[in-house]
Amino acid sequence: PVPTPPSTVDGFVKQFLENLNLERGVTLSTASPNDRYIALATTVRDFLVARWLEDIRRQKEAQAKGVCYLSAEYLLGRQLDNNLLATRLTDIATEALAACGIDIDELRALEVEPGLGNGGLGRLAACFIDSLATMSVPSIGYGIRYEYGIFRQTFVDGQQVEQPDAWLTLGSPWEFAHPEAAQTISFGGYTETFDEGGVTRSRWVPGWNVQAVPYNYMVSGYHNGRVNTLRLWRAVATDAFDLRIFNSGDYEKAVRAQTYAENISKVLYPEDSTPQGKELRLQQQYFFVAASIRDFLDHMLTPGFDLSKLPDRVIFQLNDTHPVIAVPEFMRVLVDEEHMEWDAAWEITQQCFAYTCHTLLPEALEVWSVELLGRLLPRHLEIIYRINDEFLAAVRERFGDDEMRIRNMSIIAESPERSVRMAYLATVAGAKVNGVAELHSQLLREKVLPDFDEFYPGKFTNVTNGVTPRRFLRLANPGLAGLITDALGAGWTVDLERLRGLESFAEDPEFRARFAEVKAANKRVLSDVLRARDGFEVSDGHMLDVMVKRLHEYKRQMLKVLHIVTSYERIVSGRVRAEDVQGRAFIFGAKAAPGYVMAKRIIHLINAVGEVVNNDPRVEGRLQVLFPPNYNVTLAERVIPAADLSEQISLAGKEASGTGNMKFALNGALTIGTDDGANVEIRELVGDDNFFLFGMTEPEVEELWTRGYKPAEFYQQDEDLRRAIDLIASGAFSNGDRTVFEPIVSNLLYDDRFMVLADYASYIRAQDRVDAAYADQDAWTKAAILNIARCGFFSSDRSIRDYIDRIWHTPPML
Ligand code: 26W
Repeated sequence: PVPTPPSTVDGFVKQFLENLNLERGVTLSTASPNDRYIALATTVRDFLVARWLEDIRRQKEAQAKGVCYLSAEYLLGRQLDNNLLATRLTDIATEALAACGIDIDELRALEVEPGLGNGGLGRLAACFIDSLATMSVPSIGYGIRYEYGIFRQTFVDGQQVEQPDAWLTLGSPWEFAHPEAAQTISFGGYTETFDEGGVTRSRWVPGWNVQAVPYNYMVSGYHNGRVNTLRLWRAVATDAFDLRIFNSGDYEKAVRAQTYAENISKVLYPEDSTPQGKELRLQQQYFFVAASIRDFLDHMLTPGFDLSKLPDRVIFQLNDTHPVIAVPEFMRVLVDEEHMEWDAAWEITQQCFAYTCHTLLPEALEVWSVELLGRLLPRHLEIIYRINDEFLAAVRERFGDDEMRIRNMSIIAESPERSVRMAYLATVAGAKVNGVAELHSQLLREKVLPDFDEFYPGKFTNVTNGVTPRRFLRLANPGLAGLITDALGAGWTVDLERLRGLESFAEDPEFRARFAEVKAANKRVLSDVLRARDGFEVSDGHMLDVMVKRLHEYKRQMLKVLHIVTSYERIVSGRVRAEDVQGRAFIFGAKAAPGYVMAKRIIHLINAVGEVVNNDPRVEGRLQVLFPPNYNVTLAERVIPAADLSEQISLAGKEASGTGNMKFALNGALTIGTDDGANVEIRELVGDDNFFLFGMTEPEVEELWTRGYKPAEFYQQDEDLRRAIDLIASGAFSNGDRTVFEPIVSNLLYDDRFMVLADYASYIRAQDRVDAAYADQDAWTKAAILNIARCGFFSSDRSIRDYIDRIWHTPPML
């Protein structure tokens, strides 16, 4: 058995000092801060290893059904605190380091978070593996170990500039590399037919290959002694590949080839919601799913396993379309390598995959051109064609030769270019297809894939997203967590519905006072962080009005800007006296995809408005616009617990779910939001009185499009709106230069795809209601507590339970 270090302060000190010596080759007095951090992390890691190895053994031995979560992104956030919490080592580690003369907080601050994801989808994957471990579900997460994660955002003259995220430079104490367990992943080449016992079969003759090296991460369950695995793949050039070219005498070419291979896991695509269609991206996708499938078959099954029993052993959950190339790869392995009959293989495949869709934007639905797919993965293209032929034959059988329907349902699109619709492939192959909130799942069935819903009754289902209460309540908000534990006991961390018990405490003035004190303390913490990080001064007593999420037009940061400009304009035009204005700090956090020009312009505008509003003496400091750069998980953990107001203002029918909305509500912020995504469910649970609803509903949006939407009419008819837009157009935020933000203004007036102007008046009225409500602090606090009490549903533990009940059917391994 692997020894577990003793859980005592002395034991921890001993192990820590040993790690300084043996892992870092330094002494306590010569150690750099990074040495100390790594030794600390390694010491915590040491406590997890024995459990981990035991769990791996048990999972294999039990041969129970397990989940392989396939995701191109995991937005993990910092690891140290989460692992300290899971292992109950926080106090011991703090004392042990203090005994060595070290302030643990200083080491905490050194950790560079692994930002291996863009936004909601990647963070959801991170919450899910936390819940899977905490709920003892046999499972493994598979993904890519990007050398560079999501870019680091800086502002130069108010405009976004991206810096590479070299998160591995100082070493990565949480991972175990296994170069000896590398696998070979092939690409390119051609297919050929051959005769096998009188049957003509096809096989793949690849053109080149790379090595996939696994890096294992421990995923610790909360207080249950469980440790699951996250396995991320790194691309390394193969010897053979190098050597062949090297022997030809072309040294430069050999090195270039190496670079080419290693590019595959070099960088996370920072695109969110608009697929780039880049070859390297398809290489990444195939690279990690091919390695993962092989890994599962080789290591999780007993020798001689009857592959027809695979559906009893595994479900591959496809996190959006990014890993969907796993479907033809699985078929290729079964048919070409394991010599299974096509029909039997397809039967199995359809039970071993399930697909989660995370979007409604048509432009975000991934397609790969047949030309590219055929060049990179020729055998997979053949397999996709055959899947499609048989699928369309079945459609014909059912609906007759309805060519329109056939064309609409085909996995292969014919225009504008022949291409493979990955969402359709996933839907045809998956045992289940789910959306990520009730409204989203409904729209998916009714608007995006209605023919498929008709053809496959019972295939579509919903699993509303959730967030882990360990990271986003217990760790991020220790003050509130302590208050809740005092009131309800500690069980809520793994049974979030227990928060219901807070309802009665909402009536208790003393509890409300304590809650208000926690919120105020969290604001002071945030204020200190922003001062140290960005030199901002957050005014005392201001309402913290927060909008943090990726910058996208559909999320409508522009609507928030128009509200700020209106509030400002009302003061400077003398229509409202500054002293009568409720003090507000508007906090933004948002990265724009580097190639998304309009999103970058909006970032520029937010910073420009902030520059003017924050420095205009007429405002008397009542309005503050703060836009800390590089919003990430670490900053989220500070911002969310301090927020009063959560902005969830997407155009109805566009935000699949949202998960930030849940984090805010669970930390006692009130939501101002549209009837979109999971906002719908939040409002149903917390009640209309505790939620500021505004804007059109999805059917109303549809109706306005059909009637013909003319944004300029809204501009003409609303004086506040006209004044706000005119002020932006006048150059008031660009030193008189009218050209800088002209593209934003004309887009709003003449295009406005996301109907910002149509919802403006309703939004401003809702904001006026917010101001009125905030004036009664005690009533506000009560509503905040009720939000927390009623949002236990949004634990990712509940999401995982729903996946188990509706899709996976994998009992926990107790
Ligand atoms: C390659 C282009 C691309 C990249 C990322 C297309 C689409 C995506 C993701 C689907 C974008 C994403 O992160 N979607 C978000 O997923 C969250 C988790 O389910 C939801 O809460 C958000 O509403 C959804 O926007």
